[in-house]
Amino acid sequence: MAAFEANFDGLVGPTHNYAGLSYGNVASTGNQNTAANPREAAKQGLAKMKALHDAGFKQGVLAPHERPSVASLRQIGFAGSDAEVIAKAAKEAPALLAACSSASPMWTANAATVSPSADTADGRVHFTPANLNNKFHRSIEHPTTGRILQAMFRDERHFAHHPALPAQMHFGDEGAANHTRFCAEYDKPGVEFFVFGQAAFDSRYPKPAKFPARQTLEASQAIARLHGLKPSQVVYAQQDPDTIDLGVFHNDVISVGNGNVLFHHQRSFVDQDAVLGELRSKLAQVGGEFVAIEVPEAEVTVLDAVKSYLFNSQLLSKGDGKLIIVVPEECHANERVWTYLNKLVASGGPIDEFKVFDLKQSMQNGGGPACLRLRVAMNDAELVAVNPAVMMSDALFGTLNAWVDKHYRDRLGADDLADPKLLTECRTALDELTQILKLGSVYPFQLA
Ligand code: SUG
Repeated sequence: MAAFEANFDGLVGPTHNYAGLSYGNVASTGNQNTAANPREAAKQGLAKMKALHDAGFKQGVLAPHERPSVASLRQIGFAGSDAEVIAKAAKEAPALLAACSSASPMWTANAATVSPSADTADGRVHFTPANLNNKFHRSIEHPTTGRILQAMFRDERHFAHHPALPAQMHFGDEGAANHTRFCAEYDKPGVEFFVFGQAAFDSRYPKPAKFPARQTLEASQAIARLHGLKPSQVVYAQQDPDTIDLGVFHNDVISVGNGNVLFHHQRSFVDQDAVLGELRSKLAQVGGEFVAIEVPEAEVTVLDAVKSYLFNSQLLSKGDGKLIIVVPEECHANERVWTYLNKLVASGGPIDEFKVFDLKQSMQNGGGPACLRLRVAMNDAELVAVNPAVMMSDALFGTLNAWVDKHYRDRLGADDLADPKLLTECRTALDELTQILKLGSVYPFQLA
């Protein structure tokens, strides 16, 4: 039986904008109130999906959400017709309207944590949508994310869906951005690696001083329990809290792994040597030989990593034991990072090729190639059970580009969020997208 890693990229929604919502994510706060181009953002994402599909990788699409979220605005006290709700929020609390208008579901590395069937007690692929509890604008994502994932992975014989963890800081969960799986083969048991920023119930663990640690140890442990993972196949590590204070708000800004390879910075984890040792021995127990590629601070600093998103890259397995690294153009702009990348692919190691993508629209909100994708490792039978309408193809690429051209604006600034037409535009677009991706009724709205 063949096995694959499929990547499901978030299709950028029509309200993509820069609202400075994510304290601790320096790109988000640094670009607050600059004008965004939603059409270009969506097309940059689609171009990456198509290029990786063309290169032979399994590629799917995860749909955007309805924004502004009128339901969230109603929940916090704005009342009247939908247009009145938006008008009142724009006047009385523009920051809340901006939070309820974010296209943040595009970063699907934060959509959920996924455990492949080879690791779970019941032999199904398990999904837990992330509660994204640290930021209000992201905490409203998980109910819709859960419905979309169920519409994509419907077959209960293969796929199990859990609700998000308790919506509370003790269980702050940011999904796959803090989760990596190592294995020898995608359909053989692997080692699931959970990286947390702080422990909520144990004061012995260090904490960052300035920026929030979004993921808790307790959230990671809860997911491992829910997914039925064996303790002998799980490793927990704490992200170095000093790097959180430098802008590493998720582990995928400082490390990325795939297959038996971890590509990471020298300052990624607390007790780094012990963490790497545990990964090595646990992977060996399931038949894999762990390879760590550590980037020294002397060659690429943590700040270089935050600026360039070198580690927010995708490692994609070419099937011959070699990996491609997919990086954003910002890596080209940083001389030290560019020098390092060229040296890396010429080194004779497992990463022997890179691909560069222009993802500037997403990058300006702190979302690189790895943020934009959710990985699901599957065997043949599971892949066949995925809703085929969400899988990338020449036809779907054409349809989605035309759909973006028809529905998206090419400029969105802070003032535009008050425009009630934005909601109608978004609903009309999503109504059509539901048909294209055969999602059924994942969006609660009714078109007027
Ligand atoms: O949660 N940015 C996102 C970026 C998520 C990146 N994901 C991963 N690293 N996997 C966040 O901080 C900014 C929105 C704004 O400011 O308008 C934002 O939500």
